[in-house]
Amino acid sequence: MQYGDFTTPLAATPEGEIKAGTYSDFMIFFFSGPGVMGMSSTPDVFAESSPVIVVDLPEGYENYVATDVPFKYDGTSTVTPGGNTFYTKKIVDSNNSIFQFSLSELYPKDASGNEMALEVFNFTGTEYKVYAPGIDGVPETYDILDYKDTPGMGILGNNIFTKVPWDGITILPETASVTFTLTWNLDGILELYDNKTSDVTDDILVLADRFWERLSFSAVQYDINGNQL
Ligand SMILES: [Ca+2]
Repeated sequence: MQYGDFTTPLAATPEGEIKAGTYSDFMIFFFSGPGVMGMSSTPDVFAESSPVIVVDLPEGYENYVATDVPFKYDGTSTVTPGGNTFYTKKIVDSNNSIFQFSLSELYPKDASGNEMALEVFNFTGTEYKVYAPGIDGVPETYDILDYKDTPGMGILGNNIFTKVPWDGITILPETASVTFTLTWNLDGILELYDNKTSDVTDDILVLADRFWERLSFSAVQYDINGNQL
């Protein structure tokens, strides 16, 4: 029912070396909407994002996204320092009910209508913990520095994040390479609700409940001959 670039494996090869030692945390920035992010540790480097999910809705949803908007997009647009403009919602093919959304458009919302804007996944320890704003006793925003004492780590602005269990890894002196794998189980990831009306245009398309528990992370190390250690 849905597809995106992340449905095919992506390989990234960082230039830096990983020093031998024990690593207990791995942090992933998960861009939920179009925009740009900078980090205090690398002030001249910005990460631009345009997370796009194309959804092929069932027959009958041709008017799910309104057509009376310029250039067939809705919502806000963002122009990045690089001069790129990203849109949050777009009609790809209204005749066949195919629409493009940003991830944030599909996030569940709290009782006040605020998105549960999970943007940082911290793989660490054994505890699942989701920091969700809009819930009694939970502050509206968090800064990573409130949670992790990671030298040089900081972000511009505040992000909501969750802790996802991970055993960590001890990189051995004889290790020649390490493969990190992030997996997101997309099976049934989108759910469609009728919003208690027969009108399909007010139906709610949303990521499945506890979608963050579908993320998993692993690290495997190899010696110079390619043997797993
Ligand atoms: Ca409805």
